[in-house]
Amino acid sequence: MQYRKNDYWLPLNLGQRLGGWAECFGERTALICGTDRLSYRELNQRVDAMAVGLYKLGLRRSDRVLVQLPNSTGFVVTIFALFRLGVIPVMMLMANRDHDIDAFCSLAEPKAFFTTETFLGFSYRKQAEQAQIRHACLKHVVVDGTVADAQGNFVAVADNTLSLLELKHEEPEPKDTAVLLLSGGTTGTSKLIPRTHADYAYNAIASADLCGFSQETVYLVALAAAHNFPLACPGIIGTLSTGGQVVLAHSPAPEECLPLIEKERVTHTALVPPMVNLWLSACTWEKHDLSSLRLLQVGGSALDAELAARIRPILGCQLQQVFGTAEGLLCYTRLDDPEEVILHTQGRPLSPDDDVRLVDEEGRDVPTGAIGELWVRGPYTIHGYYRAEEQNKRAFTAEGYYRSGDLVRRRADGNFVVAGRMKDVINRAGEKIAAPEIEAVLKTHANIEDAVLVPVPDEYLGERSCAFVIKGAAPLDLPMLRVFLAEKGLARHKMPDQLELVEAWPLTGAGKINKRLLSALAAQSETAMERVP
Ligand code: OOB
Repeated sequence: MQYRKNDYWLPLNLGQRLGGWAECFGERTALICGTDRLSYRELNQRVDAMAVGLYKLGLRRSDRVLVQLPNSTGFVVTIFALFRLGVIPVMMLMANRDHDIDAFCSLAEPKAFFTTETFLGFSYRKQAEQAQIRHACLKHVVVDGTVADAQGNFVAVADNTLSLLELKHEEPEPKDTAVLLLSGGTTGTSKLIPRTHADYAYNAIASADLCGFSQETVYLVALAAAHNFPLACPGIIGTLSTGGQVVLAHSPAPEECLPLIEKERVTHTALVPPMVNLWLSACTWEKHDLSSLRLLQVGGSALDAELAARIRPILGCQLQQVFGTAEGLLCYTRLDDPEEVILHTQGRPLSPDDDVRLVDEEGRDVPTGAIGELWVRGPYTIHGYYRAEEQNKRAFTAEGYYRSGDLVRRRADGNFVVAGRMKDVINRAGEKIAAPEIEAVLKTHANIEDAVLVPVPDEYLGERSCAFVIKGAAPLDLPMLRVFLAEKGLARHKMPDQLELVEAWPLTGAGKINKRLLSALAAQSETAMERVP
């Protein structure tokens, strides 16, 4: 235990830490993906060879790169190779398209784009090639597992001829930025979240402790690995820090994950609430041996207490609620909490040093039991978004608190209950969509005079998005709108699920568009809608 405690604060970057774990756990299995099975030693070697190749390609400490890879061996090897060099990955989602790519390129000036040939029928290589034409900063496109093509552009980078140490590269410091996570955002422009080697290691290792991870842990990565939750809460990094096994699934679909749990004897995994619903339904008509499963972590959006109560009877494992943010703060219910706490609260902060305030509109602390906006500063919470001075003035207080935009109540026992939010975000199956960003794109349509995007409660997604539009003279329907937005390069999950045409806006007393009323109207509407798969 003391070792683990000290481990948080070792002066090491995440690449060096993997080296240490490989020394401790050598021949034990680290990673399982499809037919790949890598020991800690093999994983470490693959990471080193890739780091050497990337160094020879010209990538150096504090360079930025885009990473858009599905859950795969290549994902894990790539990010650790980048950590080892101090090259900073922007952790993209597979759903991101040109609109986001352009924003990340302008903001972070990445030198390389790491991606895969195709995934779910979409050519990611082509998307990256196109991005390279638009952005001169993108010197290299690296396609996972691909050898050099005629132009020598797509390169197989692994180089086994020497070790990284022999190159005498500049080691990243623990205080350096390790990753740029995507922010759900609340504004019209994308924001990136800089997490350091030290804070991210703490995030993962302290979480692994709290969740009881050990060498016996078999962690299934069901959610997209680029998300903070499966990456570091405790996720991939936390599992590797304890000598456990990481099993990668391509998607959280129960058809893939339930057989994998049975086959690999998975002990721990993490889901968003809509997926819990699907897993529980799947279990009623498909029988799998899930007896190895000990803990299901659920977070990212509100978990209905009735759904929560069905988890243990159907899956036979313990539930842990996780109220997390990519900006830092993580709240967990504890393994030994009473059932009532686990079913009805989102737990309490990971670190004793998390300084959480719940405040009213004037920034005054609210009493226990009252709802306030959650503000936080602490050992692993960021002090500002990446290159976003103006936005940081609004998102952080002068004393360095991050204003989360979440409305939260603290119970007398110290546990938090998420009661709603103030931010202009749609939480679509755990993916955050900043309404102003989509509204700005909608307003560029020649036949749209004005537009707003609102959340609508949804049986499958938790929330779906509905675009309310005041249109011009020409006809407009949802399929037409989707074609337009796809041409604009909007990410798939950001496409509106529903479209409502209106003549004028309902206003609040303060003269603002009444989004709450629009949400209620959208929920009652008979308009046919089609959820983007
Ligand atoms: C996780 O991180 P993000 O950055 O995608 O989203 C954070 C936001 C929170 O501010 C809150 O609005 C919402 O997602 N949220 C929840 C929740 N967990 C997150 N709302 C209600 N109940 C919950 N349990 O979503 C994230 C990061 C790490 C671990 C887990 C989730």
